[in-house]
Amino acid sequence: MNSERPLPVHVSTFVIGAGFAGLAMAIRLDEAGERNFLVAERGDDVGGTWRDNTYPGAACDVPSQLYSYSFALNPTWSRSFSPQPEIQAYIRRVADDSGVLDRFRFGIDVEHATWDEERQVWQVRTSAGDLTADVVVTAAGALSEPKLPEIDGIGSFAGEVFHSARWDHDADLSGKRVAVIGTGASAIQIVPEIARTVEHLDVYQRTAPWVMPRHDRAYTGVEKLAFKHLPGLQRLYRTAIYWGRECFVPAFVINPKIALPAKKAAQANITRHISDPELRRKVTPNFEIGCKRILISNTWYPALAQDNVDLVTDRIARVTPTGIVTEDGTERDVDVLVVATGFHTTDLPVAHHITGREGHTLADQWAETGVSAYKGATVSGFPNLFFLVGPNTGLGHSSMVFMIESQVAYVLDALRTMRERDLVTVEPKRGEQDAWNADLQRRMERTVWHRGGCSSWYLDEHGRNVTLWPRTTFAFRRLTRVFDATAYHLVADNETLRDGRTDTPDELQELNA
Ligand code: N01
Repeated sequence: MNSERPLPVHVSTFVIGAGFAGLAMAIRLDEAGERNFLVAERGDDVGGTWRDNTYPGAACDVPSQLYSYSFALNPTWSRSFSPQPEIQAYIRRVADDSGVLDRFRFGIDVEHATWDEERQVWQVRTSAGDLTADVVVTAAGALSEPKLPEIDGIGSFAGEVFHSARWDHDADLSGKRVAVIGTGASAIQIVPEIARTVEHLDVYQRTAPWVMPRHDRAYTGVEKLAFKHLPGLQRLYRTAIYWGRECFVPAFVINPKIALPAKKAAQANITRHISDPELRRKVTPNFEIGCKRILISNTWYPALAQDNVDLVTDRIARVTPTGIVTEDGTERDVDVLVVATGFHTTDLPVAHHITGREGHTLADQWAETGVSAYKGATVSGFPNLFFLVGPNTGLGHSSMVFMIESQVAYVLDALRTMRERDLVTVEPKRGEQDAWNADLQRRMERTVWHRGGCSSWYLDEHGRNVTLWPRTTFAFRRLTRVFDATAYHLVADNETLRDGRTDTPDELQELNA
């Protein structure tokens, strides 16, 4: 698009990524009169994960009415759960209508951002040149870097092999022997679609997921007309969906037994679609519902019951140039291998590309402290750096767009505070960040994600949940509504006003008032 235009030398705010979060940040910055910003995106379009995940059957498992910006309701959703092309078209339309795309650069890799303590700016190196920024907002997303499985011999496979998030649309699967590794949210959407055309499909399952019925339907013409002409009604509908979803929170964070009706519905989903007792046994999870992400599908179990589909539960031992060998010694021939093995979620890759005030990368800091942030937004040692979809802001039950908008509001209020109080930098106090995370981890102890008897991508290698938010989304909104300057080290006019080191305590007191 406009990537050939030279980069400015300096911007007030530099945003990394043009997905749902980066776009919301840009629109809100512009509305707030903060016009001097730049959004750098490595892809060739807005949309982030919705631009990248074009696999057959890709669709959202959060209702469309809620999975959209509060400031850009869409009366034209075709269904209650939208397919990926519709979501991507929606994001594109919002971007086109926003008037902010002139400050987006596509096809640009952000190689590194380094805090320059002397000049109190970020030095940003990109594939299109260098620039400086007062503030960096990373909206790089948690589901952006595909995670490839470490399986012996996978590099030697002679056929086509690709990740679910990098679907190769030139690969013709019809009449082929295909293998899908993984049974997560992506795989359960892919398998029913491709099972129709492939000659044979082997689905390699390591852990059976809980799968509930998908209450999806097309909106009637009358409903769409009503949404178009009565926006208040659509907002009411959205609000009802929102509160309906919040009712799920206690089952995740207080007591999994509350989820018994959901568990029964998921068990009935198995018996409705699968008659073979052996297959029923294989697909029945051995952990509490909610421990891993709850999936929704009406087509997953029928697909597994198809004659040309085998569910393989023996562990994969290695991949050969022509197939997959499981630990029992069986080799199954494969022409095309699809790896639907998820994303780098707990080791946010962007952290390797950011160097803070003390000269080490965020990845190095997190390797020592564990992944953590203050309010999922800011990190001690990294002044003027803000995360959207940062640590512990993910959800298992509702729309990430709600969380994104909460975080955008927090960043905007931080910028407003900086401008109004003439602050050069803001950086969360280590003690505040530690207290925030101690509270989060204390709350985690009783959640189904910790007690449900599973391992999941929510947890890091030490078993800490660094991805999910363990409370209601309205609690998160309340806690991020205003920028709480008292939790921050504040530097004004090159004069250090840090706790215990300030030369002007009165001024500090005033700033923190
Ligand atoms: O990835 P996953 P995903 N050998 O990590 C298996 C969002 N999303 O791309 O469970 C064999 O969930 C792994 O097995 P196990 C959503 O937030 C949303 O499917 O770890 N298997 C698992 O079965 C979702 O949660 C939508 O034992 C291996 C699978 O691969 C997130 O994206 C749609 C393996 C990975 O599942 C990620 O979903 C799609 C190995 N070495 C995705 N390594 C919406 O509808 C991993 N696995 C909004």
